Amino acid sequence: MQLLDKPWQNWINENFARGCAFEAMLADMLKAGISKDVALFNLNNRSDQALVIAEGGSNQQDGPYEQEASYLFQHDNTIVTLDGQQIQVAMRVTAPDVVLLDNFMTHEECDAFCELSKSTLVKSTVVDDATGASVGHEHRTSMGTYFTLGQNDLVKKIEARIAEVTGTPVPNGEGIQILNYVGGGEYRPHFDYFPDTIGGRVHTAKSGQRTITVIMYLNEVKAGGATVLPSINLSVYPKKGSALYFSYLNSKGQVDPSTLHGGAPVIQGEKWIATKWIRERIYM
Ligand SMILES: O=C(O)CCC(=O)C(=O)O
Repeated sequence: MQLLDKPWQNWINENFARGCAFEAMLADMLKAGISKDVALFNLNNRSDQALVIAEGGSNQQDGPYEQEASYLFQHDNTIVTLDGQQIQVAMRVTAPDVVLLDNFMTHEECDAFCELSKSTLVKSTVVDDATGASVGHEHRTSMGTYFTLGQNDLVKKIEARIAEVTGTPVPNGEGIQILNYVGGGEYRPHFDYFPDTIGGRVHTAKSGQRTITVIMYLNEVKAGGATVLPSINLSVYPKKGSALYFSYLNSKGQVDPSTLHGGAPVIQGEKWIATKWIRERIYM
């Protein structure tokens, strides 16, 4: 992948240092005629390396990402799961592979997740590219907590539902993560797949790359708080019980940079979500 010339690298470093939003810089670079893949690669492989971009950067890979048929596209309008949940396909995008699912969880299940999490919330972290350690970062200002696999009946039920809908084995899933954003809380755009760095490889060594993200909305936010995918100008506003699915690893081992996504600042009210990340192999 092409590294941009020095003036562009300086422009990227200076704008990051000034606190410019990732998506605004990406938009400026696209306007200047730089291709999306090259822009994302350079934004995530900055020459000064002063800042960690959350949850991964772009992977060094040959050629553009080759989109493959989505497992979820086999369904038409409704998916009825084994536990009887009638899930509606509300929106699909083909590239990247993104599907919005309504009625993924009942309101009672959403409320129960929030209630069970309230007492164990701690400040959210990101993965340090250099070491793989979990570190706090100004780009991620939510509070969060994790459930272990199969921790209780509710977790078991939702894990089974996620596995059925995504066509993946339950043990490949990382523990469900609950996130709570209040007053201005956000998660700036990032990738969920791990970068091809020392820190990233610490995470992929055992269970492989992340392949799929499922973000489940546990409440409605008064203002702000959309999940944004800036590469395709998509904003998904939280609707209690709905879920956003996207996949980003193909059979050639390429990862899809157009799944860059983030949680926009919560302007009014608060936001609760549950996130599931799925791996290539059993999660250890
Ligand atoms: O808050 C959101 O809507 C996005 C969360 C997110 O990006 C993540 O959990 O990876």
